[in-house]
Amino acid sequence: MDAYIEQAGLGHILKKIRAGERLSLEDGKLLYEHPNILALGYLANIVRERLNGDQTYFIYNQHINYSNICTNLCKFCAFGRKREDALAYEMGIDEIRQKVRERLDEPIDEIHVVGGVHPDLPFSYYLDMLRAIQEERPGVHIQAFTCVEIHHLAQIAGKSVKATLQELMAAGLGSMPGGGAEVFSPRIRKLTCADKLPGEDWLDVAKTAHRLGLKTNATMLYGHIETIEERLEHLDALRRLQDETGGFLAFIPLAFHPKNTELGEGRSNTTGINDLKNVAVSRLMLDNFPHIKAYWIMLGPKMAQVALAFGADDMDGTVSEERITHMAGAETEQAIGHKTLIRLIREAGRQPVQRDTLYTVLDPC
Ligand code: V47
Repeated sequence: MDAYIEQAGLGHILKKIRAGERLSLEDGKLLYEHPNILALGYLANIVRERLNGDQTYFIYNQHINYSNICTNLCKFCAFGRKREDALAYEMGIDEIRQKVRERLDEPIDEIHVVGGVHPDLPFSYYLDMLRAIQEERPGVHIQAFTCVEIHHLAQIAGKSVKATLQELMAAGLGSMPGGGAEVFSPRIRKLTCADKLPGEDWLDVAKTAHRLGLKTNATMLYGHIETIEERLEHLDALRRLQDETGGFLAFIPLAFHPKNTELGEGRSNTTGINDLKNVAVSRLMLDNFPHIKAYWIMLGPKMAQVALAFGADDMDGTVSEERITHMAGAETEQAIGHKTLIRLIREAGRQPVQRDTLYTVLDPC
């Protein structure tokens, strides 16, 4: 195989990877532009197996998207709505309680909560939501609110991000999901989400969370108008922050779904090769991130299964009732049974491992 990698012109990168040396942005560019997807997969798999062996993690989780009313109205998003829109919705605390109660017979370990940047729900709503979820399912891990939402909550609470996070933690916040990162490049933000929290501020919120001991994830939305250089700068910013704090658990490359979005006009879905490249290059560049997720909701279960040979070591979870990607035309199911996840992982030649949010092994299956 070494000769094959040499022939593909990637021998110097193989050497760096074997020596545990960090890849440069130029290396990343070469990888993104390289036509040999199998060579990329081989390289990414070295890092994947060094960090996680054959283990492929999944979690029993439930998603609750409490409201789609949003002041950002990003051009890539089909979920966010103005309040007066016919499809706008907002769940009351009792409705959220009901969502949790409906699934009490399932062994859910994590509740993943994300919504829009709502113009006028008070800070107390978010605290009440966390307490209500904890009351209905005591001890569950709540992974809630992206850095964008946290920044907004700090503004409506009239407090610092640190004090806001401390109050949310006292009410039951366990960790934060990785959404809202999009692509940090100011050019991309200006063209696609001009009203959204700038990339630097997203990173600052993550840093504050990490300093308080809160673990978070990170994402990158690819497959629209971003350049390879912009993707690499995004990965580099995450890598630098992770060097500083060690607070990121997983990176999730998110494939752009164009349907029903302004940015998606005339654009197609990402291709399989683009999806695999983003998994492989992120595994190779983010050498200090313990986990790379193949989020089956966006990749589809089949491509997520293949991604397990291209650097990914996590399939996310059972999910249920995901709205953000489905409003943008995702054709995947709303939920997947854990037996199906286990079968997908086993058939890929990997070892399924049921985990909790912080990657404690619950069942080695
Ligand atoms: O922040 C919005 C993205 C994110 C579209 O942390 C879109 O474990 C594709 O962040 N096509 C929300 N993506 C989802 C998310 C996530 C999902 C699963 C696990 C975790 C985790 C995080 O979805 C948004 C935005 O970046 N998004 N619109 C779209 N049309």
